Amino acid sequence: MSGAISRDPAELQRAALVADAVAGLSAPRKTLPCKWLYDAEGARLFEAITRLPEYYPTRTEMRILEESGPDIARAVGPGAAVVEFGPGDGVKAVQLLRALRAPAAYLPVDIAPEWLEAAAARVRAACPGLPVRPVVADFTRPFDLAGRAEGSATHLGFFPGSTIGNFEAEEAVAFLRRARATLRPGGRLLLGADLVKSIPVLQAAYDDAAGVTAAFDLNLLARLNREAGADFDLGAFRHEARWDAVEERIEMHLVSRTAQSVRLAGRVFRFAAGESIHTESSHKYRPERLRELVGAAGWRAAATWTDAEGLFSVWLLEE
Ligand code: AVJ
Repeated sequence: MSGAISRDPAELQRAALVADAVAGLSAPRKTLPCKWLYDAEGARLFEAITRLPEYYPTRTEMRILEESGPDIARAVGPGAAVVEFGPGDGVKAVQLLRALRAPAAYLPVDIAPEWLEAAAARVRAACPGLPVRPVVADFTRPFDLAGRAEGSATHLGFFPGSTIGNFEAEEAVAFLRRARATLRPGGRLLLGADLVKSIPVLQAAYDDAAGVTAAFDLNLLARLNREAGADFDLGAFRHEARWDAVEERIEMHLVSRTAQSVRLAGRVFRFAAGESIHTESSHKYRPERLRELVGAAGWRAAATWTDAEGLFSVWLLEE
């Protein structure tokens, strides 16, 4: 029926992708929201990225959780209900839950129910007897955990992976404020944040020798071809990782190799040779800058942990 509004989630998702693509490709500086990088193929490629020799964040954060586990457990204390924002495969949650003393429950939060299942299943298998209660919610908007915590347990938010780095500063502060509201009363937040470091190390982490990050980035164009009826020629774009020294962030760009036109949703988008689509920002932090950011959202840092090389940091925030 023409003009009918579909409520099929896949169709709504496709419509949102098309709307974001049209808006982003119409802008004077072309851009696409990084959340669209994660379709099934993108999630598989990201998983491969986390195992690359150049991509230090995942393994470094895991090592911090492992080596500083007892110290983190002491700082957190017993009986916390762990609320993870965007749990992925649940591997980091298992590491944390095993270190903590008598955790009360595990509440993974994600907008995609099928993604919650993987994390929930892994935690159930690794932590028998621990209540696991997936929460389907978009954590980039306000939501509450009403009735989901165990009795008098306090909430420990968990936001690892430096996912916060994908947000602009204002968005990061907004997320941190909302998390504070969600985790109340007595809520705390364990936050993973990647640190500013040597530019070649950063560049290699986001443009690896095997080309996995390039494939991850280019998959966004393949997705637009699959789901938005676009006609991107993947060979006519190349992946680039750029360090922005002012914003202190790595940007992923897809650079047009030639002057060309691309069709999407009945429109034509023109690219000059060398013009790019900005597909992701990954902010890196100095400790004093992160303190400022969390402070602006009403949190204060109770403790912080890092690895021996000072590559990555984990923060315990309280109100
Ligand atoms: C998912 C935000 C942690 O920014 O490092 C990895 C995504 N992009 N390689 C990051 C990503 C390119 C990643 N996070």
